Amino acid sequence: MEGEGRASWVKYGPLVSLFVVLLALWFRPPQNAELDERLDTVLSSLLRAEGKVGMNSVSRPKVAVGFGGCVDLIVDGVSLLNKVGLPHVEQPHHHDYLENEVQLAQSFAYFFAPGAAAERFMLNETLFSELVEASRDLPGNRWAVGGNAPVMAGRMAAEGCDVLLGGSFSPDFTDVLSQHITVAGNIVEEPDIHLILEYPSGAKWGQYTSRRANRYIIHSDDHNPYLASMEEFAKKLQDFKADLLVVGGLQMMDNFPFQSGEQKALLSRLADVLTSSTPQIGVHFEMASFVEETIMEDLLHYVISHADSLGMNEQELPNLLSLLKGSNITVLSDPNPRVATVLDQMREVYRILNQRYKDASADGDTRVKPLTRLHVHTLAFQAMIVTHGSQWKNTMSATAKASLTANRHVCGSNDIDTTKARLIMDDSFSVSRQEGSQRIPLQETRPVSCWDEEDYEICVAPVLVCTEVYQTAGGGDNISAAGLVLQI
Ligand SMILES: *[C@@H]1O[C@H](CO)[C@@H](O)[C@H](O)[C@H]1NC(C)=O
Ligand SMILES: *[C@@H]1O[C@H](CO)[C@@H](O)[C@H](O)[C@H]1NC(C)=O
Ligand SMILES: CC(=O)N[C@H]1CO[C@H](CO)[C@@H](O)[C@@H]1O
Repeated sequence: MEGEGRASWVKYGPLVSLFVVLLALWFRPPQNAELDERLDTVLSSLLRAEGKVGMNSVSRPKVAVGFGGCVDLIVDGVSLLNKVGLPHVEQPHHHDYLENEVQLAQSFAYFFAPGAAAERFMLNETLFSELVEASRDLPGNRWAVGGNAPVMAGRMAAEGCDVLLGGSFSPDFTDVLSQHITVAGNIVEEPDIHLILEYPSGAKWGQYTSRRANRYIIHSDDHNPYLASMEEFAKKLQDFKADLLVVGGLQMMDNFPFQSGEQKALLSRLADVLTSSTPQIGVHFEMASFVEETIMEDLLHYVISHADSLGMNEQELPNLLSLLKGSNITVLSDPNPRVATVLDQMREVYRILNQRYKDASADGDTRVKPLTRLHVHTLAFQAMIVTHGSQWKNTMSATAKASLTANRHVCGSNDIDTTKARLIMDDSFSVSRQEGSQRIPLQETRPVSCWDEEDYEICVAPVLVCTEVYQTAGGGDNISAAGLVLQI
């Protein structure tokens, strides 16, 4: 009997499981099934758009990327702050740089609650090393190669480019880099460490709850602010014959206690490097979190005006725009802006910078370049403006690739799982906040919307926002680099 019973169970087992699965599917709320199907369609359509253009496998594009790099120590931010017993604060407050525990607590609270990305210089070395020591044995911590330049270099090497990386690293740092990366710089024994305080959406610290997953970065660099690798990089750049020059990591200079005139001299030298290559190569500048007004002015003059392309996030866009319009620097903006708002800001940045180019040309200044590409990465979507007839190719596929890379990076996996993703962009978006502007529906089968305006094309792609966050830091660098790769 028993034997028979088992036999019949074995026989019907698969049928029973099939029935259970069908039952489960049947009972699943239909809305969810529809949503899943919608996400799957968006994913397959984005993958198709990304795959439309292949990399040239015969001759790998050559990209030179500067400057600096560090070792990232990635920890759960709230666990770290609780461990060191950081005082809770009543009032969040913005500080340009940090000197003590109270300032750190106020500054962290300021960005943590809205879930805005931020990065601050820690002037107090004692406090910084205390935080690093506390992080070393914090459960779940991770070490990684960090810094904008090495992350962008890594992504470009992984996507099929040969890379010249400007940075001063320790020998074991250089060992873990891809074989397609050549380092130009000095050897240092003690690399700079960046503390990455990650937090998920809904995390609680004192009376504050984070509205979205993000990170707060604390650094106290000795090497990076001086762009120590610049001369070596400039020398090797001559023979490297780069197709593209990428500059990032300059925020390490923000609020650093330089001697008077030192910062300007460094940026002025950088301007020479950017403009002296013959023939002139395309320059991309990746913005970051800046708060010091003087360095922003210098960036505008020495770097941004020599760049053909800019990459930035939703915080850095209003920050740059306020500088261009001569108003106070915007330190904190909506971390979930609408498409129309971002596009209007992008049009304005594009218009103002190109007007500056025209004015400079009229004055006979041949070093200033027009802006021909602007890429803004946000949590919900990717947006690009590319000038018609410029050197940048494949804007639609590049926007799709940037969007896919956002999910891949934050979820920490190359294969995208739609059960760990959601769309937070609306079903349709307005192309501008101006009254009577056109609305564009989000079509699952053609998720990247591109259209022409004036002398440029705009493309917008929704992001399949990762819901099981592995890491947010370095996201912008991976996304920007991935977008650029298809446009060289
Ligand atoms: C630097 O941090 C240490 C440790 O938290 C603190 O004791 C010291 O007062 C701080 N220094 C300044 C100038 O705030
Ligand atoms: C701009 O900053 C200055 C100096 O910090 C301040 O006095 C002024 O009120 C600010 N203006 C605006 C519009 O926020
Ligand atoms: C998802 C992803 O590819 N993230 C990458 C971002 O770039 C760094 C450095 O190249 C990689 O280590 C990450 O894996």
